[in-house]
Amino acid sequence: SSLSVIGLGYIGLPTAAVFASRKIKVIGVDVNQKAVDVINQGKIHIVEPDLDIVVHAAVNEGYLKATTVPQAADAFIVAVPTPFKGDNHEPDLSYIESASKAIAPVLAKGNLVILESTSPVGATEQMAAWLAAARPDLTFPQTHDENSDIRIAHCPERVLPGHVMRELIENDRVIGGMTEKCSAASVALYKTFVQGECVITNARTAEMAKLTENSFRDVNIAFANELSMICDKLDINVWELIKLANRHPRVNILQPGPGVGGHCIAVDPWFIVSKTPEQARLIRTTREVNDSKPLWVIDKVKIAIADFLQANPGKTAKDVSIACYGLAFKPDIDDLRESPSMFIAEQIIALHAGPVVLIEPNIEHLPAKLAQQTLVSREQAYSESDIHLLLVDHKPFKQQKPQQGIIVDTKGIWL
Ligand code: SAJ
Repeated sequence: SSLSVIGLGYIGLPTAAVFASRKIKVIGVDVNQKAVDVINQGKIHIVEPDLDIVVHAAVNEGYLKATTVPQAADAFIVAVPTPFKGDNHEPDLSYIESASKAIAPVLAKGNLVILESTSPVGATEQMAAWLAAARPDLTFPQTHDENSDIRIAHCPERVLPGHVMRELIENDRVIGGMTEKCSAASVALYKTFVQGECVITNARTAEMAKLTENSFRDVNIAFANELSMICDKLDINVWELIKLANRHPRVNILQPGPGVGGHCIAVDPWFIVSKTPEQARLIRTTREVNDSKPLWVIDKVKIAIADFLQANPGKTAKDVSIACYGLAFKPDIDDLRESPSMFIAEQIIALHAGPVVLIEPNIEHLPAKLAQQTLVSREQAYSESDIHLLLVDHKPFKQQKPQQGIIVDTKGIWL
């Protein structure tokens, strides 16, 4: 059997590579010619531990091939982005629409099409409608029509960046077929490598399950973030407070931080809000609380600058040096995209008259938009900076804390 994976990004490429490692012929399709070329050389264009080895082997052994033009296959997995439309929080399904239009011409009776992209409820039915419109000669699953030519399902990915290769294999998988036969066909496909359980439901529930998991985490982080702002007002150490409360057998509070980043948790809850704005009140407020946290941190830095100037008469803001520790969106990774720490560092650079240095042990070069800034070592920043702003609890930062200067610690590791 053969498989085609549409979209070779953070989810599509690992998925394609793992199938290929099980000796299934995989054709990876991406609109990005550069990515296609890199993959065909057995290399990768994204960062994920152990992915390079698997891709290299799969390409070398001839099981994985990338192209920009879809070809016929027995099954198709669609793993394209589902971003927001412009500046509002409405889901943009245009990548799913173009993927549907791209594979429709090569679809044949008996094919299975799986949507893996995180999607608002109803997106799988919409994908089926786009495919059906492009291929009036084939039949598609309407509810309970078990005998359609094409099988369609939603099987969301749930892997944690940084642990993708392990979680792809070990995690349970939600399988949301549009009909029972669609689910059965999808289970058979994933069972080639998934060691976790493949749990069957319908497409809408599968869509909502994925959004629910990330919203659950968002709500719980917002609770921690709100507590951190309350405790600051009340002069209570929030990390000590959470440790104490978590000793209760039924309490398990997450950790406050500079905000919520990444490509999923800060996005997916809005897909629920956009479908049911009247009902999704807590989920919307959660997003607002977590999005407000970076601004709160920036205010804390402004207060620290004022404190420093008061303690050092004769100095002006120009004389105050600030070090920002950590730019990634979470600890011990090098992913700077959608990172609240990056946002905070950029704002401080823009607002502050004095020198700002950046410390990020997981990268060698700063991204283009920070190209004018300097990346320095932790040791140098510890000894030279007046204000130390801890943004990510990377391992090296935990080893030792700065011995002088004012500390603004968003992760509670230097208190
Ligand atoms: N964060 C906190 N406090 C915490 C935990 C996390 O502030 O106690 C912050 C992190 O620093 C980060 C953000 O939340 O900025 C998200 O980090 P994360 O580790 O919670 O999640 P992601 O975005 O890396 O991956 C999530 C995972 N979802 C869940 O754990 C429910 C992953 O399993 C999903 O596959 C992934 O989203 C996705 O692709 O949807």
